[in-house]
Amino acid sequence: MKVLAISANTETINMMTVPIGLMTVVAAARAAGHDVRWLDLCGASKPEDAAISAIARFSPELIAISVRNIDDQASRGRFLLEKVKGVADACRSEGRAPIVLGGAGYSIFPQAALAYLGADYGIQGEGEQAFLTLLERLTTGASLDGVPGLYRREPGPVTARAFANLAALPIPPAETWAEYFDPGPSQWLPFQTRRGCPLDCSYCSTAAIEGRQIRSRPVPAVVAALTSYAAAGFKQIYFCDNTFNLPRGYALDLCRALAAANLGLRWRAIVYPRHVDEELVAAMAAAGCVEASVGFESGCDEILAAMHKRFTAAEAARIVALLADHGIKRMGFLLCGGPGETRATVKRSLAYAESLHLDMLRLSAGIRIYPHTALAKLARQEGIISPDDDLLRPRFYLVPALDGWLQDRIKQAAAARPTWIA
Ligand code: B12
Repeated sequence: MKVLAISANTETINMMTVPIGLMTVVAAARAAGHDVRWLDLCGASKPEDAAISAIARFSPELIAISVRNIDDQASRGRFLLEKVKGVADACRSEGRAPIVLGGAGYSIFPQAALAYLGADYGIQGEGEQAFLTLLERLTTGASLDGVPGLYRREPGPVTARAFANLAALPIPPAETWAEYFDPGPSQWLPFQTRRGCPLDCSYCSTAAIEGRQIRSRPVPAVVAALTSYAAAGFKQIYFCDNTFNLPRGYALDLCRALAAANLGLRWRAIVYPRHVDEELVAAMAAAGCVEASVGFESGCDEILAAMHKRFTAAEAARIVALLADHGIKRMGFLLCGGPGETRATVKRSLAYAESLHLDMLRLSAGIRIYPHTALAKLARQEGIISPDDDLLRPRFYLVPALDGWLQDRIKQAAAARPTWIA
């Protein structure tokens, strides 16, 4: 089947992101023999026009749109799906090819985003296998019943999504990326080694995207892929796993194998501040880790407990210090204004963050409320959101008594420190 695969993300917030999710699906569909072209709208001055001309050139039989961001997750609340709607509308105006949605942002709101964007289908969660099943059924005209995680325009029963064994899924080959951009010293190439998170933080949407069970790619397969990327000239990797250090044993094996392969790669990763010790940090540094994002979120144990975090502020501080000892830059996060927060806890968290001497800190006021989370349940009970709000348009939990004061306090703190971003 002729498929036009579009990455609809046009944001460069934080950093430019390469559409690894879409390209992973593209690699799988090509490996199955489909004729797939892709279009990345990041940087396009007129995304709708870019989509229209790609359709005119290729005449696809199906259009796959990857939806990464719904909003900017900041309490100023930019609703990014509006731009994606413009692209979906333009695609619809150009012909009869059905539109299939997928992606991290889409997966959090499978029915609401499908309805808002007016697409034909959506696949929640990982796309490789379910998308191929959908293509096969559409090609043969077979029934779409039973396609895992498939949503349709008319709300109806959805077959449970499947969670693949990652060992069986293809990793985008170096040529896919070479097609995407010139390997250069400034590019950060994303790489995913694991999916799934069992941690269940009160506000987190990861389970809707990746499921709760951790599934990892075999270490030799990761090293082989990274070896081919290094040979193609790529120098920097962004491990986009939610928690690079979990499970600890896997992270340690991976770091040791990477160090042994001696690929000369520099990499960044996201670390959950638990189960991180000297041995692991030393192995990370030896394997090329240059920066870790540490989501400690608060400096107060009672707030961490309310977020269902499984670490204490002291433990996170010890880990941040260990990273510094091994020359790894530390980026930290403070998520203020959630359940239980008071002026006193905010002040303690700011002092705590200061004491960590981070290379960079991101501060936010208010926590984005995602469906099916403990935070959403609490926000409903407290009347912060209405019972029928589908949460597609960003809603935030912010202790009402702190509204206004918190935003000012955070801005003030950031204004005085060049490495703090509010
Ligand atoms: C790593 C990461 C980052 C890194 C990116 C590093 C990099 N170089 O890529 C950093 C920290 C920089 C970052 C920044 C931001 N991020 Co971020 N990020 C993630 C994270 C943890 C992983 C994304 C990823 O790469 N996954 C790996 C790929 C392989 O998976 P995937 O994209 O989901 O693709 C799979 C499926 O979705 C599906 N699929 C994908 N496309 C398609 C298309 C079709 C048709 C089909 C059928 C299937 C399909 O198949 C793929 C393979 O299985 C996710 C959370 C998560 N667990 O997904 C948040 C996430 C995507 N980020 C999010 C946000 C909000 C942001 C920021 C806006 C935050 C900010 N204010 O700074 C910025 C935006 C950056 C930008 N320019 O767009 C949100 C988006 C939801 C929302 N509210 O909009 C997420 C979901 C986190 C969350 N809150 O739950 N992010």
